Amino acid sequence: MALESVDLGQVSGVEAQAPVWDHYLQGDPARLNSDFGEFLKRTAIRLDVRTDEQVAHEALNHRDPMIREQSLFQYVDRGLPGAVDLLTEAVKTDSVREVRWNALWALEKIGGPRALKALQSFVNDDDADVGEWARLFASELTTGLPAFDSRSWKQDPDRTFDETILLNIDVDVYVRLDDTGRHWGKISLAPQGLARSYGQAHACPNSATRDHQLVISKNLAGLHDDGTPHVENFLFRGVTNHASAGRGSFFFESRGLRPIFLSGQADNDTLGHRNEMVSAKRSGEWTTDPLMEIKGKPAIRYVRGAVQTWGYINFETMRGSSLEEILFPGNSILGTLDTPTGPMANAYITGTFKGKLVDWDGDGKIDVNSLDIYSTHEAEVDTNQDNIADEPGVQFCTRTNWMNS
Ligand SMILES: [Ca+2]
Ligand SMILES: [Ca+2]
Repeated sequence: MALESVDLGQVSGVEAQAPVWDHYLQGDPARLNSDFGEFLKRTAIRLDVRTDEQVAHEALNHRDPMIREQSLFQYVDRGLPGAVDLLTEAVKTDSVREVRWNALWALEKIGGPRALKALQSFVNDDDADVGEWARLFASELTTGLPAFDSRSWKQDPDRTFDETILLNIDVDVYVRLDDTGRHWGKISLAPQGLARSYGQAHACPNSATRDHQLVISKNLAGLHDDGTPHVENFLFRGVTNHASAGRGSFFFESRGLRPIFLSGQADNDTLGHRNEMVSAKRSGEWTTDPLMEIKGKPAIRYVRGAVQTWGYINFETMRGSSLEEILFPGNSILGTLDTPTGPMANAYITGTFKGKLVDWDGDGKIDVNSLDIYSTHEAEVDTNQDNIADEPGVQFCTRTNWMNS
């Protein structure tokens, strides 16, 4: 399961594979053919060099649920035959609910009548959230809009955020392999793989401000020796369009001071760091539930959208490593192009996210804001969750004291 030790001599003919534009009758190529990720997808070499048989086997049998999920998404990404059957088997048999609902998402990505039928077969699953995801994805495939069940819910009005929505994020990471600009490698990261290496992101809306301000809070387990989570928060500001009743389409931007560790690893200051204003954008659409009212407004029950960002990957340290060896806590950091360290950014990250409210404690009631979020309203790190910052204005884990050096 080793990643490829890239021999650039072997891939130097890659430009010969670049496709000819053959869809011009569909319209203006400036509109249809300007997605940077799509360009990279056509020519990037796959850095996961497992055989197709290995991928299929590990999708159902690997001991680590993150690798099972990675393998399911890898199987779909390769366009291998029988993907609907493999995903269906995973939803039926896997013991981890995240693997099950992300396998349902992969079915939606495949689309078509067979995937739809498979999704519909899980609508009444014993795990109500697996069932609701199946219902939601099936509804999106047929109408473009989500559908929800009618479970009861609970919400704690005294917590910092009115809602805490875990985001399942699926990205492709395109790594620039040399300075020629001709050679790129592709790593597909399923939601748990991204959460393991980069952290788990949560959208944290407050009813009063959500149309123009949103905190995205990320925490990463397994990085700190003392067991505390590594925390990075992002304060997004933007615009929400309410032209469709019950939905909000949005475009938000974020810019915050954070350290770029030259090691390529979060909180690893062995090679030093540069403090930069790192930017990010997010756009998509959320759907409210009129039966779930929080502080005078219907709650956001579901959000989906797309992300594009840049990162810095210390690729030299990864060659010949396995997926498990690469996807360790902290082994990926965001970068930003328009700063002095911009030229170091060597990984284009593009993907989609989906998050809905979930019953996390299994009492049959949806938990609207039960997840631990270490952030103030203004995205400052807040270890004890009392909405008072550990350090005013600081949005990134303070343990390296990066902001003072
Ligand atoms: Ca619950
Ligand atoms: Ca505090």
